[in-house]
Amino acid sequence: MKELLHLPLDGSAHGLAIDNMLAAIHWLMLILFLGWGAFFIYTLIRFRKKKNPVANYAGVKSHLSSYLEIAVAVFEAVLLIGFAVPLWAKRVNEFPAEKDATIVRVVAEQYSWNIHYPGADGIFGRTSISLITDDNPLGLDRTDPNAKDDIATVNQMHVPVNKPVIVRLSSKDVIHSFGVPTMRVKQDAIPGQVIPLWFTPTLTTDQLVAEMAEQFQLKPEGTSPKLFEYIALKDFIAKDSTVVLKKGDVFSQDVVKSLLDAGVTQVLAAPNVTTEIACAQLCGLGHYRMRGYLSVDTKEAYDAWMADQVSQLPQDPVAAVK
Ligand SMILES: [Cu+2]
Repeated sequence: MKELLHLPLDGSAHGLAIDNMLAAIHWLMLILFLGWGAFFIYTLIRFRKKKNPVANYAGVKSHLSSYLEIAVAVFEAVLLIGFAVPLWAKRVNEFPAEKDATIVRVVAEQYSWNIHYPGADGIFGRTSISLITDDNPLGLDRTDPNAKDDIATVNQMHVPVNKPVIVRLSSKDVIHSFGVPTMRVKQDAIPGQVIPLWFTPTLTTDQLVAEMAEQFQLKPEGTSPKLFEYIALKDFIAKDSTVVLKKGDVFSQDVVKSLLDAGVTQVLAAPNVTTEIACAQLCGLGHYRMRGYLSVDTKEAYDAWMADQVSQLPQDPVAAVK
């Protein structure tokens, strides 16, 4: 059933439980659909006008249909009370300990994701609406001692693998929705509220990309159009050492032609949406371009990224505000 549903790759610890739930619901719906459909066709034939010119005033005497209804209701109750509610309760009540988790503030706005890390001290600095500018979309007060080491990025969220992530989600303007299908999380961002969500990534973005990679044959008469929605997984360098395509770039007809000229007939490519943060609420005209990028890194790569961010922190926090 899971293959039939074409679920995205699962890179989170709780993803399997959600996928199993989805499969169970779809099995029930399939059985109900076939059962009720067959029953409907049976009644059309069995009670056709030609065979039943006069209505039967006694009606059905058997209780079979009642028992079936009860069985379906019991099954649905088991799915709901036995599986769905506990699964949901675990997502909203059983948060991991904050000391063992990567804690990130995410503030949605039309049309981007502002990402806020507390920095080395683990405390989020003060933010204020009055400080919000184009350069400071979070309204972070760099004069606050707790804010000095805070990291702020736009649309770029990095987390280490195999460690719980707690996202404190809010919105500056309208309702958005933080959705990362490969991490099996989706949560509305509501203005005026901070809603926490959590997940534990078990695969890095690179591992997910490798899982989704496909081999493409390059042909002069026409390469599969699917390739042009995919990104390269390595650099392609021509004999005269010009770079034809860099890792992470998208393929185009011209690139394919250059690759063929260079004697390349096969390429490995992968979709570019592996761990995209998609806004899952139609939040305005620019909704389509509200795309963030979650990168699940190895511990070393995450630490390196964080160190790079720290090195870019303003040296004089007071000047940075002015
Ligand atoms: Cu949005």
